[in-house]
Amino acid sequence: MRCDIISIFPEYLEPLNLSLPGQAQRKGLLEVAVHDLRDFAHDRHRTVDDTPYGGGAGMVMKPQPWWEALEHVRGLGEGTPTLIVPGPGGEVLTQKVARELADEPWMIFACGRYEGIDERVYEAAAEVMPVRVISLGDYVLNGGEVAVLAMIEAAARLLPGFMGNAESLVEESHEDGLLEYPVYTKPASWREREVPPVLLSGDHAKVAAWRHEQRLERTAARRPDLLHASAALAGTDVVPQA
Ligand code: 6GU
Repeated sequence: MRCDIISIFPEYLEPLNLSLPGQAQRKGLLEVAVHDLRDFAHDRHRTVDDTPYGGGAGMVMKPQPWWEALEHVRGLGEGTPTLIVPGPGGEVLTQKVARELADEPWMIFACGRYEGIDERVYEAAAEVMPVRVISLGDYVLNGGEVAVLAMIEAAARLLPGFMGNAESLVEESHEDGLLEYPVYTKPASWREREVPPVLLSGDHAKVAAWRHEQRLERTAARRPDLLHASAALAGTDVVPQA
């Protein structure tokens, strides 16, 4: 998976060189290149923004630097990349979307700042490559960089060979639509709090049943919206009635 990221704050993307994403880059599973949008502005101040037509607060990112950056980056690889634009006005990043991103061989991430990028950049880009606007959720960040870190991490960890332990991908929150069960480690008694006895019983079937029950309870308490959509509920009658 190749990821080209265009940003006015390239340093924001440095965590991609750490930990598992860093290891994935060294293993050749993941290729990351960060490009400074200001390299594609040609005035003395390397200007990338201007005031909005129609008035209003804030600044809008100019189309020319964006288009030159996109054309430059598009020329760096073979085939057609998918353009991912992080923004609070997009579809929400879910595990399903992360799986779709993990299937993309090449993505360009366009990190906007200020009030956003001139709309004509999206239109022009859509004529030459698929474009997806993706949001982390219903709140506002200052720019796309933090979201891109989340998107690449969520996708890259699904690549075969990324995780040390591939099994840890199977029993996770959101893989089947339910939240994860609570976990415990030694000691069995800590500050007078005991690990649930079933986990010490050695009865694997009982442990599995308890964990499933915990997942249902936790999902009902914290994320009831997920229960209605959960594949893990097929054939059960625990969906609370709306
Ligand atoms: Cl992807 N970008 C920005 N700027 N704000 C957000 C977001 C993205 N997702 C949620 N809020």
